[in-house]
Amino acid sequence: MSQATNRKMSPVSVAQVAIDDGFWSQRIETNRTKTIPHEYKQCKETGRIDAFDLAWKPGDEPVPHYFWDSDVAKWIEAASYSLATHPDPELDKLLDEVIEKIAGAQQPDGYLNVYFTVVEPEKRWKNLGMWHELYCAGHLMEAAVAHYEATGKRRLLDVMCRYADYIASVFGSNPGQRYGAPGHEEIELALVKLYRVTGDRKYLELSRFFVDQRGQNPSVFQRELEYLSEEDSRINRYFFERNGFDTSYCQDHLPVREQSEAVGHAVRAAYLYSGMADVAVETGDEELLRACRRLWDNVVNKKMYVTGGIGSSRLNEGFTEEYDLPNRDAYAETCAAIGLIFWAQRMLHIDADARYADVMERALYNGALSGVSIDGEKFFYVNPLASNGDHHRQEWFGCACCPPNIARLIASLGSYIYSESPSDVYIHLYISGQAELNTAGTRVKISQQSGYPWNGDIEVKIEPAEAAEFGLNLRIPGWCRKATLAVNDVEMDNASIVRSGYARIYRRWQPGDTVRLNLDMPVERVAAHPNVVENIGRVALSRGPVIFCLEEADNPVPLERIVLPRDAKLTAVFDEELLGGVVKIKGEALLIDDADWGDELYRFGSVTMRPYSFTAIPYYAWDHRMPGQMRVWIRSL
Ligand code: FUB
Ligand code: ZN
Repeated sequence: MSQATNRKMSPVSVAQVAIDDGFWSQRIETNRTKTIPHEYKQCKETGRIDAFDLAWKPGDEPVPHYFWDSDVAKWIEAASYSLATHPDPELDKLLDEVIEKIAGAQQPDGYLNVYFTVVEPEKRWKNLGMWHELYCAGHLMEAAVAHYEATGKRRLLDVMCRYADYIASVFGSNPGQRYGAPGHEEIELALVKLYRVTGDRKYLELSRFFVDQRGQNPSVFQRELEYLSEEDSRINRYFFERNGFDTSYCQDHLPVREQSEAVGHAVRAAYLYSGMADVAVETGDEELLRACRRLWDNVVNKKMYVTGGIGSSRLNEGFTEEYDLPNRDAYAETCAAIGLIFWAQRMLHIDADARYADVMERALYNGALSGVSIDGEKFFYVNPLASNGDHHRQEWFGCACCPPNIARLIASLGSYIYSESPSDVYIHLYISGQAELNTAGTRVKISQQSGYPWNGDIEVKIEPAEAAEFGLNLRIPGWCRKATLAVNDVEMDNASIVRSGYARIYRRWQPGDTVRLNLDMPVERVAAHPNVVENIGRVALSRGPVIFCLEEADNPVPLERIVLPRDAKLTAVFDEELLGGVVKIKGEALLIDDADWGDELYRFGSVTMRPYSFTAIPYYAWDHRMPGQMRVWIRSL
């Protein structure tokens, strides 16, 4: 095992945390009992799993797709995290079977990709820009690490180390090796995981190589075009030749160290930035880290939805200009919000600054969680912030990246709640349950109890194996304007202990010490920067980490005609019966009326309004009832 040297704190494993939470336990159980089996069934029925038997012959339908492997890999990763906290002999056996198939598909030289083994073997490594071999390899590496950590079984890990060794022999700057980078980033962060679990520095070096191949002049993707046929490069040309030759679609417009603006495909970008942060922290590369911080600021200050969704355009599944955040046409792919969570967690570990955790939490409770239905069997790929009733979750997609991505996120939720360092423990997310952490040379059990995200009263119990001195850091969320904190009923002076968004209580902790944190959680109106033209004159409603929306099911009127006065009283009410139990927001608004209009299209004066009582529900829970309109941003006076 390698030791990261430059992080202020380290993540904890899924197995260290037992979640027992009013909000999340049910979602995790649904993920385990519904989503993971459902996704297995889809992978099986669509041929993705049996494709690893390499039995496909020309003429057979369906033809494996060149990133099918990644869907199965993400499913393995999700199932492995689930096993880590919930032993399940049947799932364990199923994983072994799928892994055997994958192992059987490995070629004598270590190569492993279904499509380029059976469908177009002559095209191996020919189109890195678009054909996703390195992306699939990355997902299989992540799966291998997760499976090994959950079960101790090395089968997939050994297979993937062999594959990684082979990749490391092909790509690199030594004589006889070739240049190249993945058009779709992913392997960068995966190689760092492989390095951390094996201690083999070659994987870290390979990750750094791929990170630095980006933004060369000429571009590695331009050089590929010299030998690709017209047919094989059609998709490359579509994305790269829109505006002269431009590979910003895959963040290849500049060397990564010089980048300051998030561009191109959002999932690619988020995975790249995560990989950059990993390489930076493992190699002490400050220049790379500075680029990560600049890119972070650009994304969260200029290009992120209030839901934590990123990548506003469907044309490139990605970023456009700053402040271009349309609501109904938002793309905001589920995978992109998840990628933002991955990146946020990495930045958080490096800088120990709660602003990263704020974004992580925002995306988690909103733009990522919306990606899966409450019953766990339907998924959003695209997460708009307004709908006229024509956008619904689906059971699966031809391009099925999002469903297994949300499954692996939910199954690994425990690893996002806490972090540890030799002198401190951190609580980033308020999710009830227990954790076994290590700090100050001792084991520390932490138990949290709260009704989060619906209320902000949190109790934390500390049980070190023996009394020990360390810092307990509690995140004071950016959304909270008033927090009170007490240790063993003695109130603390927050002003003197809060740094970078964490209240640090450093003391000699005794078994049974109890911390109470109260986060004031009123309903808030959120405004967008005036450059976000669609949201001028509108507000969104939030409470705690949750963003709300209006749905037609509660408000059977044209939602665009609801106008919220500045002084309207807004009340939060918990409704146990609604959508699995949610807080809803009720308030008195106005409704632009048309009762006094005849046939005329225009008339002098202004419109009339009448009082209207509205109800808003959490955004993540929309589209579970009758199809209808939805709006996050509400007109306001
Ligand atoms: O290309 C693989 C995945 O499919 C991407 O991450 C998604 O955006 C979708 O295009
Ligand atoms: Zn996706």
